[in-house]
Amino acid sequence: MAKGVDADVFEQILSTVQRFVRDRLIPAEDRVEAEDDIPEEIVQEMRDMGLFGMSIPEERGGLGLSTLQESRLVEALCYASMSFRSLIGTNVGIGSQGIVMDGTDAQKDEYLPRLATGEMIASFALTEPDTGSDAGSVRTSAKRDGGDFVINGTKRYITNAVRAGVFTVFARTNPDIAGGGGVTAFLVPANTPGLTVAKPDRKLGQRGTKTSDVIFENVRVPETSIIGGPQNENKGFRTAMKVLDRGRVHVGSMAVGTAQRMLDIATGYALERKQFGVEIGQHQLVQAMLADSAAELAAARALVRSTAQQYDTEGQAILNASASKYFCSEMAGRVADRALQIHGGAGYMAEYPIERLYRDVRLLRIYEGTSQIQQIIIARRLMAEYQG
Ligand code: COS
Repeated sequence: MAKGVDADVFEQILSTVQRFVRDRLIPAEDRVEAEDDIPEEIVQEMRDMGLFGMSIPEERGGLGLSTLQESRLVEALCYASMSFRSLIGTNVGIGSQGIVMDGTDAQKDEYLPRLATGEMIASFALTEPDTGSDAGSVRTSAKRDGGDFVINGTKRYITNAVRAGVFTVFARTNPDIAGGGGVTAFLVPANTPGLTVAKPDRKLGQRGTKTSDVIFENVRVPETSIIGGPQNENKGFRTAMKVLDRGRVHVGSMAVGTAQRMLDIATGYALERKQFGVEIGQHQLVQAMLADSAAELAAARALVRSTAQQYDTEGQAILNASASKYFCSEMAGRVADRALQIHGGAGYMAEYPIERLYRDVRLLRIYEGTSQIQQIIIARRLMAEYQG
């Protein structure tokens, strides 16, 4: 299905990103940590490289990468702090893909070219104070009023909300249906009256990323703002699930990129630090930690890439997308833990990058579906497939 760009073009893009990571992003990590923001010149460089549009089709101004190409590029990008990826992440993934997958031509024309250049940021507003893993239990309401809908409710932990020009908002249009069947996806411009973005949350890690509450008070939108048009009323949950499904391959790829960085740092440290008269890498228990990390990382990379390829050929990969997200994010957690352990006391100190990476990776096991939700999806698919 998704062909992507020619292999030689992709290799050029990949090596440009690898250079950018090495020369620009890694040296800026401490600044991002200190300022809790991405420097404007780096944002502009990411725009110039087309990174905001990596998954948006070429005919709408994006790079038009295949899922496999996106996976490899995201892995390369996440060799640097994942905070840089977060800036483009919603335009590449959850913020744009609902429009790419289910939007009308008019919606694609209106939003995708601006999302591809990074001129506009898109956010995905599904989670609420009482709606997390049980995504179908959305309480934000959208009541029909003639040809319009009036939205009321609060969304929580919305990535890039403070930067967003448009939100994909999931709201209950049919209060008589309790689950996902009564939920509709709307495209809501950030400047619509009644929409307020709260101040950014304080978090454990990934400084420089921005999440906030988004509050809707009598926000009026036309029925044409439903993703896919008015005939998609009450069909938003499926859009959310499809978007998250693809997003899980993206998160798995992030985990692989950041785990590679942590393993490289740990290996370097094992060769440099001496105890008992030799480099600690000479000690077999340290070797075991490096070896386990390398083996698990290789397995995670193989899984996420084959899943991305399955996406490209079959158009979906629900079980393996969840397996990738689950395995890769848990793997990154284990690699972080071992990498910190290899550093000993130094690993707990903020001067060493592993302290920050250890905090940053924790989120991988939570967002776009917790590990426990991935386990549920995998088991359900397994049983459904068995039953035919
Ligand atoms: N692709 C297409 N359709 C899908 C789908 C997918 N990946 N997953 C589910 N659906 C469809 C189902 O086919 C079903 O359709 P019908 O009603 O027509 O049969 C519908 O969506 C409801 O599916 P299901 O019964 O599985 O829904 P549940 O309420 O049991 O919840 C989980 C499913 C738990 C998987 C869902 O709520 C979920 O993913 N939760 C995690 C949310 C999340 O990731 N949040 C992260 C924050 S946003 S960054």
